Amino acid sequence: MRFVQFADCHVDSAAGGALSLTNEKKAVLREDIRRSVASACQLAIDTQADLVLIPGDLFDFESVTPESISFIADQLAGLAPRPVLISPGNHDSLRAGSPYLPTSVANWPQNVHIFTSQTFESVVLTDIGCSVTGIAHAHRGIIQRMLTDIIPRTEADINILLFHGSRDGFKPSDKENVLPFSDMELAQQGFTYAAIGHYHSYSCITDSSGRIMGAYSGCTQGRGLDETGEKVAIVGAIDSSGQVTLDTIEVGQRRIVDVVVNLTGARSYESVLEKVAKSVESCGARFQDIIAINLTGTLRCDVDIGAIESEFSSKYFHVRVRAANLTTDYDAEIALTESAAASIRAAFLRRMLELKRSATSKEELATVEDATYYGLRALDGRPLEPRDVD
Ligand SMILES: [Mn+2]
Repeated sequence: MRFVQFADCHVDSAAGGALSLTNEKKAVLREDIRRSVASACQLAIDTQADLVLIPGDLFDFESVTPESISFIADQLAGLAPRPVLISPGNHDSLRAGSPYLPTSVANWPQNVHIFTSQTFESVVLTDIGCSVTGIAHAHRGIIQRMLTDIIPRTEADINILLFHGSRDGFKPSDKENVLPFSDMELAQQGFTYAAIGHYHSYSCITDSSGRIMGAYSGCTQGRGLDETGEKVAIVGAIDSSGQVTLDTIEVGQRRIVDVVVNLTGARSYESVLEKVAKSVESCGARFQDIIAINLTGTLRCDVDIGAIESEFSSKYFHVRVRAANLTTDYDAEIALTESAAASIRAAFLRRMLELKRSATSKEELATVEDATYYGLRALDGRPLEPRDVD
């Protein structure tokens, strides 16, 4: 039995906050998300999958348009006659007005089954000897541990568990803890395979003997700084002995590529540019990708890095430079020598040096360094860019 699993598409979600995208680029990224859904569906056709599993967050309830729901429904209809099973997540949960509800005007095709109960229920697919046990989040999501007790199921040759939940010990700090479970709790359920949504990176869960118990496919299209790299759908196979093998195929239309550049040692804008160019060239990003350049290390504050973005912007869909992790070093002693002729500058620096020497705490020292940085920039008539905020 072969299946395709994808989730966390978040159709019509607000894209790319921290990437500083223009509205035009945000619209392109929203279209990318829809195309990733189409690619995942096409994958099920190309691989002749018997079954499609969607463990939640297919769209964002608050912002999804009726037109996008029609688009999704059409894509899923194109998969017929193969069954498509959806376990709603916390972002596409069954709230009043949900397009998943039978009362909705949304026209879900016959081959689609949406789990609507807040307790686990089984659907049996006799043609492929498979039962799928799923659950739906309602409102903001189920927070109880639903896997501590044995989940009742209709037994078949292959038993699949489908849900949107948080694996203990792997939850990113900014994600909601919905339907939490441990590997041990999952193992004791004895399902052949668990298709899980919620986390946005691919990861496979194995038991103590190395057997695959379940997996997150991750999201289908990266939208922010925390969704970097290839975004995939899973093509899985389950043999007659219940052995599971997984393959991942990229369905994201555009990657977000993280590029970390340590600027320590660069003494001029030219040497900064050289370091950045070297890292960018080796990061493997393609023309259609977004690169997030993360500057680290320590750099003299009189090296202006404001033009880095524009140096690379024509080579990629979008370039974002962050200096939040860069320490801007200001050597007051050297600057004082350099500014001996400029009396206000020299007086300011002398005073700042005094304050620096008499600082009694780390916080005080940081404040003096900030004041020196801003003061010097102001005296030099340069823009007052925040030095340590993103
Ligand atoms: Mn989620």
